[in-house]
Amino acid sequence: PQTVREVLEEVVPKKQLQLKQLKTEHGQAVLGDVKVEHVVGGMRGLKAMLWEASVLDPIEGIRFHGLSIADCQKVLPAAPGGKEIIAESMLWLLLTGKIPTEAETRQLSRELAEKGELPEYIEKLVDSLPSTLHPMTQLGMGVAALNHDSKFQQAYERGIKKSEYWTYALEDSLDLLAKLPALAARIYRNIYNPGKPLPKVNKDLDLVGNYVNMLGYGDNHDLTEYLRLYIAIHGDHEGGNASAHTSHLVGSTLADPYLAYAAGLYALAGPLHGLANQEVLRWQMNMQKELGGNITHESIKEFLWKTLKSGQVVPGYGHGVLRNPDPRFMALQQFCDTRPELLEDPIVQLVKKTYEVAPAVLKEHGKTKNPYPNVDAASGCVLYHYGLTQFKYYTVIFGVSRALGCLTQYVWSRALGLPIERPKSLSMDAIEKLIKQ
Ligand code: NMX
Ligand code: MLT
Repeated sequence: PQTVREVLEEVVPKKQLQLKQLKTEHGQAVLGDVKVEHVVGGMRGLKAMLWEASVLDPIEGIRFHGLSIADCQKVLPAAPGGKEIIAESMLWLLLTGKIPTEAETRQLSRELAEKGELPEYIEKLVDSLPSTLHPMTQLGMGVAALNHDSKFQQAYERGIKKSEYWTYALEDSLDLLAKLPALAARIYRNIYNPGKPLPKVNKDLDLVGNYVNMLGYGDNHDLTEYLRLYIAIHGDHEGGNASAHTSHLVGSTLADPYLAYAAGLYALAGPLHGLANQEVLRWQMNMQKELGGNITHESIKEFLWKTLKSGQVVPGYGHGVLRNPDPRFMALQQFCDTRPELLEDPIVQLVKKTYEVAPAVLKEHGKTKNPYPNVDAASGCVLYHYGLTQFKYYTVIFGVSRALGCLTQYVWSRALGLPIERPKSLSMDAIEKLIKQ
């Protein structure tokens, strides 16, 4: 089997050539107009970023190097004894555009497990934080502080050539990915099970297998499989989403991968982005409490209108790009459909029933361009069923996952020598002046 480094050594020169040709032969080609609505409307729809690993289609949803979630479920290796995609095979695909063999996947799992323990100073840092500090804040702090050992930063200080950046970026990225489970699990232990011993990283387990084990649910095969799927399919969602875009921007300054991803995590921690999965559970639990035993389509409809009339958004619904139900939502729902115990769970049932009502209500409300569920509408209820009930923690799991895509692009941005991001901004007066010209 080849290592992921060896495969990248082959792929990088090809991509560098592709970029060179794009710049020299098509540098002046027009991809769209920049309108005032883009400048004042969160740049929605503006094609202005290079992102290699995935592209989001409004109707079909995400494709990773052209592969849909269903395609990935067919071709990407699972864990021994499992069926779901694992983080390592998804990472391999994202980084190289190729499907790893079983042996390559196991080799990557082994490498990550070998790098998985946290340095002592990080353990001390995380252990010193108050348990009332939001787990996402803690995760970002731990990730940023891991840059103490950044090989990229050390190499930059030594004065390496630009053509060598990506190799150090890759080492840091693999190191960060390897340590995320231990960091995220330690935060969980400190907040919710203080004093409970934490297992060591098991060299024979895959990344998510180890994560679930360190969270304390290692004997739950179904939860482990769910989290494998969850973490693989949340891994990348093209470049424009707030966490990816943030980490891309920060990385473009040549801040190391740890700092770049820490910045991305703090974008993920906003309720309109990744924190929505925490908000969905809170909102669905409130709905359950308020509606009591008799939950009908009609009563859900009333609850939805109450949320909307109070000026709040319906969490887990709507999207900046998607105009159809999110295939990630559908994949997580399918996971439930194959397990009778999940289908009988009241909160899983409530999420399903809400989906039967919410699109029509949101259409009637008439504001959101996409009345359908995004991934966050589904992701929390299964965790809740399996006993991971602390929904303030849910976005941390998303944060472990999104590192796959953000760090992949970090490596590619350095391999392609992309410049510092610096778009032109305008004041409203300056816009008016331009329009009059
Ligand atoms: N409930 C109520 N109103 C909504 C919703 C919703 N779920 N989604 C959009 N709107 C409103 C939105 O607030 C805006 O109102 P206004 O004109 O008063 O500012 C209007 O509809 C138009 O917004 P869109 O263009 O449809 O949505 P936009 O691209 O600006 O935002 C989201 C996308 C995802 C931020 C937005 O749909 C939302 O706030 N959804 C709820 C939060 C959520 O689920 N976020 C998770 C996204 C996925 N993720 O993991 O990151
Ligand atoms: C994501 O996974 O990043 C979300 O769906 C948000 C987005 O794509 O804008």
